[in-house]
Amino acid sequence: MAKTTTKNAKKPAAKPAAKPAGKATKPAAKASSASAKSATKAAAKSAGKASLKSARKAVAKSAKKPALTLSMLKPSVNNMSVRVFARAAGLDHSETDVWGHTRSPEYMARNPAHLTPMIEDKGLPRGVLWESCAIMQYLANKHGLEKLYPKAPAKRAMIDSAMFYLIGTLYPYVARATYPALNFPQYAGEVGHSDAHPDKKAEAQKAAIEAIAEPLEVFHSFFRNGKPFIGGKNPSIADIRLAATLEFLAAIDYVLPQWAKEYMSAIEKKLGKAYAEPAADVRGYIAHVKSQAAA
Ligand SMILES: N[C@@H](CCC(=O)N[C@@H](CS)C(=O)NCC(=O)O)C(=O)O
Repeated sequence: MAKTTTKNAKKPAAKPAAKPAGKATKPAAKASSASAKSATKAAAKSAGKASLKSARKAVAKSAKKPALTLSMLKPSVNNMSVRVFARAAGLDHSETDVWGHTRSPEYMARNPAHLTPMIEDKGLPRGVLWESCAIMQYLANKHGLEKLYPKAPAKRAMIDSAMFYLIGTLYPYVARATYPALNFPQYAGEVGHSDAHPDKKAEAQKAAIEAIAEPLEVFHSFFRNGKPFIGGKNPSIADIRLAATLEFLAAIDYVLPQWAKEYMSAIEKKLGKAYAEPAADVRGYIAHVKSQAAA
């Protein structure tokens, strides 16, 4: 697994597209070192043998800097999805914690939606990309990660369907159910965001909690359909997205069905540290808000 460098945005990185926010601590992944070799050769050919040494040095230096940077918030499961994915895929990348900076003029200039996760990657038409599922799809396409995102159209369609269903149906219920406990602001137009009486807010939260069971069962019976994961024998990007989402339910002590508990353990077992490391940030935040609520 390629190492991940995490740094805090002391001030919102002003021009991170031109200057990667973090430093790689491990040489770039295989594909990168392969292209580094040919770049060295090309540089040496055009510059002559005398400058081979300096060409090597220059390429080695640039190969150490991951071209991929991820702006993220540690307590978020939307972010956790991409953080798990990048680690599971072994992508050389750096992370910048942008807590408190997403609405800064600098961040908004790059990302008018002020959202995380957001990646910056060479070749993106606007230099940046947000939306967790789109990021995983793009990076899986770019790096040919077929194990995480199958190429066959019919298989891929099922992964896409599961992710759209999650973002469009399950996640809004999870957000309405858990955001009050997580101290996250709710979306405009929702009861939880309004001046409604606390009883009304509690009623809306209860309704959302009750609504979770149905889509959850759909993931189990329809998308998994007897297989260990939505992706089959191995977790796909849809599985990463689903398991991360379910992490938030601990904030309200939601009792998951047995299959979901086993499913989450199976993903963590398969992905190991790639899952456990970002999950620890989410779990740590949940433990923190719970301890505050209990105090
Ligand atoms: N559907 C999006 C949701 C992204 C999202 O809501 N991000 C939140 C954190 S959970 C955020 O960055 N909020 C900061 C802000 O709005 O300023 C995804 O899956 O990436």
